[in-house]
Amino acid sequence: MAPAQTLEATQTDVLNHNGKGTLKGLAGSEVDVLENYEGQYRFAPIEEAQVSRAMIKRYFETMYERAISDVVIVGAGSSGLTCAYQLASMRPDLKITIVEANVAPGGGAWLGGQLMTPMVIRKPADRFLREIGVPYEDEGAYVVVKHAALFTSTLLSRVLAMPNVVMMNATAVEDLIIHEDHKGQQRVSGVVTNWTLVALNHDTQSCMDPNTITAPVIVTATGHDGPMGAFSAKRMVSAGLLKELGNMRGLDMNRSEPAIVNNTREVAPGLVMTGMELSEHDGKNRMGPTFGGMIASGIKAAHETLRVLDS
Ligand code: AHZ
Repeated sequence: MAPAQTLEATQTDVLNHNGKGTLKGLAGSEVDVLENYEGQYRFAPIEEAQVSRAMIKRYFETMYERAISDVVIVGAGSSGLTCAYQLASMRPDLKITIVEANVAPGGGAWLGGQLMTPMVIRKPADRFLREIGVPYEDEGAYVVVKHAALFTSTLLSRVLAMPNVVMMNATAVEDLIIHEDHKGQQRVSGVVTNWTLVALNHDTQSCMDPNTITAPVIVTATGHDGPMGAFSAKRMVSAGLLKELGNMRGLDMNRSEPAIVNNTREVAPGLVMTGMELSEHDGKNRMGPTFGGMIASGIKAAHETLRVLDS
């Protein structure tokens, strides 16, 4: 029999080779656990309140701690997640907070195109696949990942495993915080958030005020126009930071991908824009179902973010 362990010893596998183990229960009593798939599986006992508190404590500690972040990334599609990975790899000291409106992060990168699963990535952005460990077929000028979900789930798991990254999904950015700096210049200094289910119900309920996260740099990666897409670009217009939207142009893969990557930049003081949101901001073509541009734009956004932080 394995030696008795306390419930706090979560990293230690208490099971012996027969699948049996003993833990110290809540009141100090010894409890047996058993991994057995012939009808005798026995879990360590738990109280419902422990489950609630395990979640609440961590979630609200995270909210408390990340109310002041170093970088907020708005949108966890392919460009936002790539930016998070690159930034967190280069600067493990930064508090990087991803805010994603959907319950399921990943944006448009769960499928290739037209509900088909293979994902095309043009070279040289394939380097990133090798870096995160995603296999692919090499077709010469481009590579194909057998399922877009393999790319997205791998990237997501790599990002979330990084200790300095947190993600608040099911949370929408409803507005930007815009401060005036000492020179009288408007500077994006944070985001206004609400749980998405609340944000979607503003029209049906009376006044449900939001919350805020401040950060010296906000990376906006909210995609092209849609129910919530191009959020910051649109808000920049109504807030007077941008005269008018460029509006996304028709599909042209060869023009679009380099245009998005090369124009990934700080579009307003404190606000770095990446991915397809730039097509709406600048009036660039769309690329449709080829993802090298999103990867390279996310990487460039990470470098831009560091430049802004260090300036
Ligand atoms: O849920 C959105 C998605 O996951 C999220 N998002 C949008 N508005 C938000 C808000 N607060 C929080 N106000 C928000 N999250 O942003 C993510 C955008 O992901 P995406 O995959 O749509 O954008 P991307 O720019 O990373 O990748 C776009 C890939 C392309 S190209 C293309 C075309 O050319 O037609 N279509 C797509 C989907």
